[in-house]
Amino acid sequence: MNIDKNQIAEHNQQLMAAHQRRLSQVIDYLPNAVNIVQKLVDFQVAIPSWALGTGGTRFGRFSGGGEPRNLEEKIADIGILHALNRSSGAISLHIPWDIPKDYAAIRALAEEHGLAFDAMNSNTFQDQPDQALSYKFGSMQHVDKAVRRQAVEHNIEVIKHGVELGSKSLTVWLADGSSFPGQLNFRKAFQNTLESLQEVYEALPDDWKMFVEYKAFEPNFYSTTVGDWGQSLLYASKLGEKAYTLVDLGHHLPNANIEQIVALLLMEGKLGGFHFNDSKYGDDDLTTGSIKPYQLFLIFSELVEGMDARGMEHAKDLGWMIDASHNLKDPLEDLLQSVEAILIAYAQALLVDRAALQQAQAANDVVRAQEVLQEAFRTDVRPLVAEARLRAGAALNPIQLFRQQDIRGKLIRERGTKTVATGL
Ligand code: PSV
Ligand code: MN
Repeated sequence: MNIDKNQIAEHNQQLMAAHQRRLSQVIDYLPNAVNIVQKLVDFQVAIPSWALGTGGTRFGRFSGGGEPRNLEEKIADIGILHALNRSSGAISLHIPWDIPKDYAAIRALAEEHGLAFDAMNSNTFQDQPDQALSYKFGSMQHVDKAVRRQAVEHNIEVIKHGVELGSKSLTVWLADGSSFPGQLNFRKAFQNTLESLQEVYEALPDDWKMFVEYKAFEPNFYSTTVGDWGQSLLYASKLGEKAYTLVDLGHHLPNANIEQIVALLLMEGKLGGFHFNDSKYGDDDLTTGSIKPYQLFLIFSELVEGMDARGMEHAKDLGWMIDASHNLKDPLEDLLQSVEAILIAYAQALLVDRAALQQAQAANDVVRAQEVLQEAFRTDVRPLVAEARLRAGAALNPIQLFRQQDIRGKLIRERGTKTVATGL
């Protein structure tokens, strides 16, 4: 199912007059705002291959129909998103949920849709049917060397798949940890994990990065072996210059100051990638920006400031990905909403008057500092984000077009109502 360029052009034509009115209001008020549009055009957010189906909870899963049945259909779904917003130009694969069978064909299909291969993700948090040893008590931390070896080999295999596809990074998220006091020797668990990660690191091509993702809880609830940014940074520092910390917004203890974490990781040159989502309680995996949009803005504000301080390229030097789950909404609509929220926060962060903020900080003018940040946060940047889409050849209102074209209905007719995508 492809979206025709004419459908986009026609849709944009219908909305053009209203769009131009709204855009000129922003530009009247902020004449320099138009300078950020190209940055918004360049910014791409990868879509994970496991987020295209209906997400479940441990209590149930309510499929919406038309879910992609294989990797080819997942690529087609991301192709639809990218055609609609031109900001979702990459796919992140989870192995073994999405093992590519024919590399050349998969590469060609992705290219047809204008998609690159973002980070590869390994999976040692589930047992596979043909697997010799169980990960019930962990993978890279395991007391049994043979289990650790199996986890290392899996990661090396994931790198090999990625090399064939043109990916440049590996994300390792470990469910390792313990659920009861006394279950683990923390020091030994750390050392086993480090040793295993070192073996994987050895197999990493020179131009690749390794992202060590941390998470404070779940599925283990007493301790996690890569539990927070400090532990991740410890592993990444010991591993070497190709290893970085990956921040998933849902992986912190409640009320953690994620923007400060981001600022310090960037300062150390050790922030590698991002998983976007939103949450109220735990790793809720809700639509980005749906619960705490101000926090998202503050994080982006630190990202922009910290990346600029190091002369980094916003669009390319960090891995940007959505990592969410969709229990209630159509996954494609939900992803469109997340990408929009990310671009809005990024645009607002670009509008922060950095000189004024620095002055306020130097003068301990707390009120002024807040005013500067909130001035940017309260600016309605949606016309700028829409203008970026227009310039990139995307739809002014992606969700409206998705619905007008009855894309979900077409996918259901093509694939059926009872299809189930691989993933969680
Ligand atoms: C774990 O909660 C996580 O955030 C990791 O990134 C996984 O790879 C992903 O979710 C999908 O399960
Ligand atoms: Mn994640």
